Amino acid sequence: MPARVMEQKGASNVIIQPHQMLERILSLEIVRVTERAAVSAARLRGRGNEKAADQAAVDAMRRELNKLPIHGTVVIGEGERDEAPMLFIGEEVGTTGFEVDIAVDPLEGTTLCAKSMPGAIATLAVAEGGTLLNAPDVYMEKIAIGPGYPKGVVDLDAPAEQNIAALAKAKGVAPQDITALVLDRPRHADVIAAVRRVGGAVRLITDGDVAGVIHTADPESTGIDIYLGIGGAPEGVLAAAALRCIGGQMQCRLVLDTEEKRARAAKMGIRDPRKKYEIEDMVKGDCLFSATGVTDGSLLRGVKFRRDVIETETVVMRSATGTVRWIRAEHRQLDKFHLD
Ligand code: VTB
Repeated sequence: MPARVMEQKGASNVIIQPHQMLERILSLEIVRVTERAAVSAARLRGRGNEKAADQAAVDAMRRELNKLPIHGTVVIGEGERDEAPMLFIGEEVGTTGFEVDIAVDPLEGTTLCAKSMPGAIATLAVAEGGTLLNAPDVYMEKIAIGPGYPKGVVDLDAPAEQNIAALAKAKGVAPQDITALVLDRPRHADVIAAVRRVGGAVRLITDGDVAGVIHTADPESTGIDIYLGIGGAPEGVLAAAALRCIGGQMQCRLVLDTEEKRARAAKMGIRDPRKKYEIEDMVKGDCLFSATGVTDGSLLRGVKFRRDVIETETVVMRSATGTVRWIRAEHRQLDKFHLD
């Protein structure tokens, strides 16, 4: 790669440094990675076999990651080294090159895929080496809103009523016009009741809170203003990477409610178990994020298998520029998917 690449932009020359060039190339290359994982998982939609669908996505994602010109380290993966044979935390992927941290969820919403329900995605984030939060696979409290609001308008530690009221005021609407997205779990009974008490609406999802958080970035089209509740920490870091690209606010806290979890977190470098994380604490530098639909969802269409063509839909984002690309692909060379 040349030391510098000159690009015409309007009348002036813009110099693109080699690492930026790589990042630009990678931002399209990672689309392939989530596409392949999504297609492999999609073959197993509706079979009631979460493990098999997840494994297929993992295999495909790992195969593609290992073709990338990077020296990648999985920091959010399928589990700790002893419990996950592939894409375990600490696994190194890629041929060689730029040092990057990688967060993967090859099949976010395994149950959705196994039951062929809306909203399963294959997703991945890539960031400069050492910049992604190394989070253990524990629960995480989360709150997220889209871009355009003053910093701190909502707060993880404020009661839900107060957050809904503050958000409505900042948006210039009544609380009745605010919709919160919440995972449908008994642990959220209080939060759901609180949102409704101030007049807000709640949309419940059974799984898939990475996509759930991303919904807040575009309330006009998704109808979602705020994400509230407790989901997985790995999914939290992936969602933070997406919001780092498209804007918005997110605050999170790991739920480290046992000595064992605190010890696991400490081993991963987490000194303050009660720390309230902002997006910039979870994703400290530039990042890329990609997600491909497995089943049809309100964010992405699922994989379509036609006679000689496989169709995929992917959203890929880059924080350095805030560019969000929606890529509808028609794949004709089907052996690349390693399907039987
Ligand atoms: C969420 C959701 C995932 O796990 O993080 C959730 O995004 C949290 O865990 O799709 P529980 O299922 O225990 O509530 C998933 O539903 C599955 O990984």
